[in-house]
Order: sequence, then structure tokens, then C-alpha cells
Amino acid sequence: MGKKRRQTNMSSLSRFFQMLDEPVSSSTTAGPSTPRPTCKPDVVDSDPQPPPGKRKTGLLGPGNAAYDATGLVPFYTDPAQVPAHLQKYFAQRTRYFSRYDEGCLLDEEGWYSVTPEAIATQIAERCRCDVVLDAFCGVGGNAIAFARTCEHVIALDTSPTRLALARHNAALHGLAARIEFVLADFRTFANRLLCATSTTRASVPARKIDIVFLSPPWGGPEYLSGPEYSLAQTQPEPATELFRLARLLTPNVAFYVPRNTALEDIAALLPSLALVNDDGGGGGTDTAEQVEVEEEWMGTKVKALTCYFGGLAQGQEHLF
Ligand code: MGP
Repeated sequence: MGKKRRQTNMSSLSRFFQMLDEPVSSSTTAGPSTPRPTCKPDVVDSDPQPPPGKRKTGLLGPGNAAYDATGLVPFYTDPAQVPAHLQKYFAQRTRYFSRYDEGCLLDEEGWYSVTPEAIATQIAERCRCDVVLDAFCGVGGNAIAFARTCEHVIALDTSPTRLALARHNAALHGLAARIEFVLADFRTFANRLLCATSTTRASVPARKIDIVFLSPPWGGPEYLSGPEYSLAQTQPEPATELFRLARLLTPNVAFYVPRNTALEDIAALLPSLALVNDDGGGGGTDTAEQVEVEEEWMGTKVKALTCYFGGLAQGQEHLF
């Protein structure tokens, strides 16, 4: 049972691209304002299985052994078990996952970067669609929320451990079957998808993706050390490059950025893009695309900003 289910939603990139009709080759078509990627067969391609013997019976209980990541990271139940630098995050554990006590698992990066559940839910509400790509899924906070509002979630991460934790957490919520977990770097994944598209000469990506959600590493908790955060600090590439790639897949991008991000940096993501015609196709005046920036409040604090582009921004639904 476990094996069959794993095959359906834990795909390696090679299996993913086998689903595409045409083989990937080396030519692309590139417009001057939207350079397309070079096609290279450099995929991340190993199955993100936790070490054997770690998941016999665990926090997910009987019947879920295949998805159970118990033992990969500590499951803290008492502040006394938690390292000093993670204490402030542990204190907020039920904000991150309201069902934390039932056995949600986070690694160190997950503790300081998971999107709190209420915020993930708000973003997922705005991102209702058929297929959403969560480009940096981490331990799964956003992917789980998307699984409630979207037909299908593609969740990428480059860490086998984090991907296993995300799947564990999704299984705990009964939502793992709605999420396709892929061990891959977003840039590699997007490039391969775009190359497959150019090979088939299709005008849209070889696989339908309605929305890309970008929540990359911000460089650790130190992101708040300066008065302003520059999007050039975003990992593993500056935000401009992540955004450019995402926009080649779909106009609809939600970008989760630090609360102290320079607004000029967010606005600067747009000018290089073409003007969009906002009259619904009838020859009206061209209007520059807008970005909508949403402050994500929890209690009396703004925790982060979500920037909505394309058809996700209010008033631009026609761009979806
Ligand atoms: P925070 O300010 O580091 O923590 O992160 P805290 O304790 O919530 O805030 P404080 O005001 O009490 O100090 C706030 C939120 O930003 C986290 O809950 C995450 O959702 C998000 N976040 C933080 N980091 C370091 C990252 C990151 O590297 N990447 C992403 N995508 N989100 C992050």
C-alpha cells in the first residue's frame, strides 16, 4: 500500500518529465525582453526517501508508515528539550501548525521560516486555482493550505529531509494525496519545463501551472538585522531571477517576502515587463501592470508581506 501511494505523489524529476510528450533538447526561442533559459539536462533526480528503519511506527500512527518521518528531526513537546535559539519559535508552534501537538515535524530551517497557518490559509484563499506550484515548500505549511483550496499542488524542495517532513505534515492533515512532492531546485525545474515547452513549440508551458508561489530562504533570521531588506539577498538567487523564471511559467505569482523589504525593490520587479492591455482584448489603452502588496498581520505585528502579481492582484483578475 505504502509503495503505491508513494509512486503517485512523490515523483522524481525524471518521472515528472517522462510525462511530457517530447524529449528535452537544446534549443529555445527567446524574446528580447524575456530571455528564456538554456536547456540543460541537469536535473536534481533522487527519490527523497528518509533513511530506512526510521519510520516503522511513529507520530502518524498505524497505516501511515510510508509517510511517517518520525525520527528525522526531534519532536519537541517541552521547552526544556528545545535549543535556546529555537525557543522563540517553539513558543509559537501552534501558530505554525494548529495541530502541532499531534505530531508535526520541523527542522531548524522550518522552525524559523514556516509560514504561520493563519497566513498560509489567507494566501491559499487568494490563490484558489487548479494547479499551484509551491517552489520552496520547506516543511509544508503553505502546501498544506494550498491543498485545501487548489485541485493540485506541486511542492518542490531541494532538501530530502524537508520534503519528507512536508509529506509527513501533509499526511497528518490528511492532505498528502493532493500534493505532488518533487525533490528539485526551482530553477532547474522551471528551466526543464520551459525547455520542454519550446521543444514542443507550445505557446504555454508543457504542463499547466496556474500560480507560482515563491517563498525562498531569506538568508536566515538575520534578515531583520538591517533597517531594510534588499531582494538581492534572497537565496538561492536574487529575487529578480526567481521572479523572472516564475513569470515565464505563469503571470500569476505570489511572492512572500520579509516585512522590511524595500518597496522600491518590489516595484522594480515589474518595469522590465511588457505593458498589459486591460480592456479585455478590445483595443483599449495599454496599462502598466500593478503589484498588490499585502501585509500579513498576526495580533499586533506584521510578520511578512505577500506580493501578488498578474491576475492575483485586485483589479487585474482578467490577467489570470
Ligand atoms: P521572524 O520575524 O524571524 O520570527 O519571522 P517571529 O518570531 O515570527 O517574529 P518576531 O517579530 O516575533 O521576531 C516572521 C515570519 O517570517 C516567519 O513566521 C516566517 O513565516 C517568515 N520567515 C522568516 N524567515 C527567516 C524566512 C525565510 O528565510 N524564508 C521565508 N520564506 N520565510 C521566512
